[in-house]
Amino acid sequence: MSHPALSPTVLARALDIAKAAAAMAANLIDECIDRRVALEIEQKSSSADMVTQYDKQCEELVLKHLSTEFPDFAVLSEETKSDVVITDAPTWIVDPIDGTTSFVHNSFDCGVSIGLAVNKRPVLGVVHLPRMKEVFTAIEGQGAFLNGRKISVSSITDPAKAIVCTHVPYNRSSASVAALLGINRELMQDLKVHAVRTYGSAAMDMCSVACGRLDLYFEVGIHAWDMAAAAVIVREAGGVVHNVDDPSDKMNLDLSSRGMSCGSNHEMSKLGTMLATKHNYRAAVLDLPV
Ligand code: LIP
Repeated sequence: MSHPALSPTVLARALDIAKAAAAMAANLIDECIDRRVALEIEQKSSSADMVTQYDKQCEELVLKHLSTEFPDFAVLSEETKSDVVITDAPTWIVDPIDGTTSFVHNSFDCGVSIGLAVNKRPVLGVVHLPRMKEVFTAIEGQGAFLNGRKISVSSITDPAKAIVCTHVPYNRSSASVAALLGINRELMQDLKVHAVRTYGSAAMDMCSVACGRLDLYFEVGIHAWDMAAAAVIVREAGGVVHNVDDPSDKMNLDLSSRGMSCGSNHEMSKLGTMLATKHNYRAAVLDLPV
């Protein structure tokens, strides 16, 4: 049975609380990078898939603040609550440091992502990028903002006039690497895009689509916590976000599908789907049978 929508008053309060929680973690990220603190690095799925003590400390800060203010909301979070199944109930979906690899290397492309989903649909998002001094926010139906100023996607529909963002997966199998190389080659040689960009944070790249810095970003291998908050921000900025292998006009996004394609418009996001399908991207990165 679906959950009733949250009132505008509750959503407004939830946004304030999420912004405050994200700021606490963002301040810690800033301090760690400024001071070049010693990191205790653990490996997860591969040598490139890392977690530090600060991912956990940031998560603790965020979850404590969210649960104090909204004790009845469920929580899915990357480091300590990653096995929570998303239900129709209001659910915080948190990545305390999105772009951990970049964080480990003191790079700018990392930040805090806090989304709120109801009936499995993201309705509120905050993405705080401390090294960029940028805070992206959105509530469904109320627009998307960067540092409080309204933002919108680009008007690019022609791939030859687009900047497209792809990512380097944690899975470095021959099939996974071949899929990414094939996609990037087609973007460069056949579609002749203006540029291909690769950074380290899905949330940052989706927000870059939202403010018109990128025209298409698609990835397989990411999780709900990488994309939930930014999905609302992209949609409220006039862009589209959907499952990476669904070219239909339904624009469905299954947060548990391990991938998505987002663009300034459906022409661009469908290009991500075409490339992903043609190069067997999803099966290659997720080690699925062909
Ligand atoms: C990261 C994503 C990024 C992806 C990385 C990793 P994390 O999230 O933001 O898009 O390419 O493999 O999944 O692990 O830093 O929270």
